[in-house]
Amino acid sequence: MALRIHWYPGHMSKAKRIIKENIRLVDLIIELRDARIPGSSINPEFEQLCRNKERIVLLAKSDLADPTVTQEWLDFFETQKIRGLAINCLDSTEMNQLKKSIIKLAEQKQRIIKERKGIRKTIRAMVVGIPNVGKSTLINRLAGSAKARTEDRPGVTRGKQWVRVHHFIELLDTPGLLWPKAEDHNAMLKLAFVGSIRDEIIDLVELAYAFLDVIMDRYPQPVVMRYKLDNTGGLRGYEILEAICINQGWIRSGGTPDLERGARQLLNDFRSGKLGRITLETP
Ligand SMILES: Nc1nc2c(ncn2[C@@H]2O[C@H](COP(=O)(O)OP(=O)(O)OP(=O)(O)O)[C@@H](O)[C@H]2O)c(=O)[nH]1
Ligand SMILES: [Mg+2]
Repeated sequence: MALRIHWYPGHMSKAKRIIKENIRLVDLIIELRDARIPGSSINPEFEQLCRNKERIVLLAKSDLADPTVTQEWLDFFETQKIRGLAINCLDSTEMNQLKKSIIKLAEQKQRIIKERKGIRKTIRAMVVGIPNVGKSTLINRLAGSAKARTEDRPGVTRGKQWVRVHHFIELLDTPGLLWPKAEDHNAMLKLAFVGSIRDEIIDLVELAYAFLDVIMDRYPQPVVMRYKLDNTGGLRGYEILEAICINQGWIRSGGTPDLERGARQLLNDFRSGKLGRITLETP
């Protein structure tokens, strides 16, 4: 399938520059990966920029991901000696716990610096990750107020912004960063499924076909149930999207299935969790 995506919009190079320029100012990196695609939301370029820095990896939007697979990822992180945690930014109990852990870590850092340099320093952490993963939401939740702009589309944060979340902790909000090249077509598709790439630059119908191929392989049941399909065995994505449109009565005036509407609805249902908790990759 030839789904073309203009992969690297102009503001990405700015995002990269911001990360590059500020990396030396921070004591800690808080990296968000989408819990539904923990593999494809790793940015190799970013790995390069941030090596040598202490890091926490947060599996974000874990409320939308399959809890069993999330645990597999966390176990995998442990074998890799990566400090990993699954988070749901919309849950205040979880956010309070996370804040406590960050404060504890920052206190440790502060102590080490005090011993070495004799000063009590503000601890700075940079929050990074792919577009729309929830970086600004996380910062707002930790700060307890809406200091950073958030919206449910990629590319909302364009510049950098420091936000104080505790009397000696500051977080840097950064714009989402994608890979520089469409090296891995599958990863690119998954990033588009979860809404990390602007829908405006993608053929949504093609994207929905690809999504159905993946989802019918892993989690067919929620799709069958939600759109009341029968006998999907052996059907390809495009046939299923047609069946969905017909079953839901999404028909154009000429009597043909309204594939655009079907595609948009299907992807929205997935992104908002209406198809249940789904993870598209295992460690
Ligand atoms: N279900 C769910 N939604 C979340 C969570 N965290 C953030 N969101 C939603 O994800 C959307 C994007 O959040 P942002 O905080 O703007 O994402 P961002 O990473 O700052 O995005 P850019 O600035 O565009 O790179 C918003 O609609 C949030 O409400 C979460 O843990 N669970
Ligand atoms: Mg943002």
